[in-house]
Amino acid sequence: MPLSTCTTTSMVIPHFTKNPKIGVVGKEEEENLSNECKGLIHSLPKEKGWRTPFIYLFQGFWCQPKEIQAIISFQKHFQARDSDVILATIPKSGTTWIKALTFAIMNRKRFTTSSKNHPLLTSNPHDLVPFFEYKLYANNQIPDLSNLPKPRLFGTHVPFASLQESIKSSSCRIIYVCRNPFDTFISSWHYINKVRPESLPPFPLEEAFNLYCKGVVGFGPFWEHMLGYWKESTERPEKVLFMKYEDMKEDTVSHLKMLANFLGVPFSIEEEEEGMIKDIAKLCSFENLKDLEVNKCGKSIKNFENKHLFRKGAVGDWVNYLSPSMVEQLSKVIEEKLGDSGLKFNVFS
Ligand code: PAP
Repeated sequence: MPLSTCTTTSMVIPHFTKNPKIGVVGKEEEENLSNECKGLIHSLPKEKGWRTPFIYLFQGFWCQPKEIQAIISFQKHFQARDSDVILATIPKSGTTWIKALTFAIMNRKRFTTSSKNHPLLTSNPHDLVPFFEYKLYANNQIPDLSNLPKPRLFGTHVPFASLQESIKSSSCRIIYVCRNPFDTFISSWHYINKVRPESLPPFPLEEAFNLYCKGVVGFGPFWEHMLGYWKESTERPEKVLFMKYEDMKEDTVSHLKMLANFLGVPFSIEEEEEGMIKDIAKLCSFENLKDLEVNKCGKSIKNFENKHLFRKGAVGDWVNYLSPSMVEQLSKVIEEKLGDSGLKFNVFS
């Protein structure tokens, strides 16, 4: 589709209503919930949401009512297979990128990077690697996943502790991508302001920052999300591969090799000599994906526009937004919460 025909889609504006029990609630969100889930939500601690009136503390992490319903369904019904691959992240840490890279590695025999039919050229990575909580188990669905081609690739923002038990007990593999909290915060704040209902005013940076430092952000606290997967990766490195966005940016080729080895499909010498690893890196690069028509005009997760998933794709953009006192505050939170876990970020180098 030529750029000129790319139409701007209007955002869905939810109706907000006053409910005497829980204050201002997104009516649409309530309407789509089962009675069981509504009852549960009303019993959970809540805080101001980033793009909904409230977010709720469920199993130790913050999320929205619809996400809670989907996660409960995922926890009840999903059955992992040993060959499954789960891509886990906290939002805005490199989810779209790792989905593209893993899909390209796993399907490189079916679709060469030079193929005009490569699915990444016409589909957003989120449509090729579905989320448990936004797609497969959303809206009270119980999907039939038995016929998906092997290995099945799934994405999730759910913290390690809340993953479906069979994911933890089977031999399926988990890849976790972590991004430094400074950039993750800025990326989240930008995104939220793009997808926030028009009926709500812009979300001020300072307000978002204070919530983020308290851990109140979707699927946060961020430190608990990271540490859950970090700990598991140190105890079971064959089960969880822990990667950092910044390292992947610095040396994508080495990380692609690491990924392929972990997935049990290492690149052969011939593939390397043919330049396949570099070609995959290029195909999945921010610059390439951002300019594809599907990513300029299409919609995927929650019906949000794909274009908002591609902003700058850079390391260190936080310096353009955070004041010295904010930097000090977030540095303290990181130091205190990550403690002597061994997980560190070199944000000031
Ligand atoms: P999600 O969790 O909602 O799916 P996610 O893909 O994790 O979002 O995060 C989007 C960020 O990744 C954006 O960062 P920014 O706001 O700092 O720019 C986006 O630009 C970046 N991103 C998207 N695709 C790529 C890519 N192929 N390579 C590197 N960064 C990317």
